[in-house]
Amino acid sequence: MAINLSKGQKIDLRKESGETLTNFCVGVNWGAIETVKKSFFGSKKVVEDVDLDLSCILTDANGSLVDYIYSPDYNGFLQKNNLPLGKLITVDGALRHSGDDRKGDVGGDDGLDNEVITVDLTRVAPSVEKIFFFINIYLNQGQTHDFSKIPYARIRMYEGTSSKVNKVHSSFDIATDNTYANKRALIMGKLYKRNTEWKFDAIGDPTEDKMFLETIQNILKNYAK
Ligand SMILES: [Ca+2]
Ligand SMILES: [Ca+2]
Repeated sequence: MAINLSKGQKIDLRKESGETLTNFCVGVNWGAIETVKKSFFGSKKVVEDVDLDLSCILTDANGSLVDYIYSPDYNGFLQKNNLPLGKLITVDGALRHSGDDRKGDVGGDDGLDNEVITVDLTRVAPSVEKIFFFINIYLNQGQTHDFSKIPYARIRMYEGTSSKVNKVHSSFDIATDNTYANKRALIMGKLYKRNTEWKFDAIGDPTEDKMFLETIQNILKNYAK
């Protein structure tokens, strides 16, 4: 049985078989906002795209940034401001992002995660002590939604690939928690090394951050030390 994580829960990465999870996916599954608008001419379905962005940063024993994954879609802005450009693979090759999804599921839950970071803990650079996963909502012009408007949003760790789920280890429901209303960023959790063993802490803290760069600063200042 998969573990249903609650905020702040710490778990080890042991599988039911007793082995330890080393190759797995961290994924986010979410749906577009679908509403039925009624008018004189009848009712019609209106779909509003939801663009969540899953990112991660890797920090060392001092809490300093070692590496990161965030979307290259913001490179124009990043370049203009002399900031490190987005990328989808860590330097050690241990973490890989499946790529940006800007819409969410339309027509109901497809059972697959819309953005996935695959993790191979055996390849993580030795200096890395913590890996933080976080989500930001990107709003297109005119959009105002937050986590509470999204029909479902779930984070999970599972064995498989971005297109095939073999076995779910643990999952964490975001959209049903009312503390996430009016929030556009979520520090979802961290993998951390305790002695030589990796564990996971489901932090689950929503923040006011408008952009992933703010969330990174927030993590480095308040969570990484
Ligand atoms: Ca996205
Ligand atoms: Ca999906």
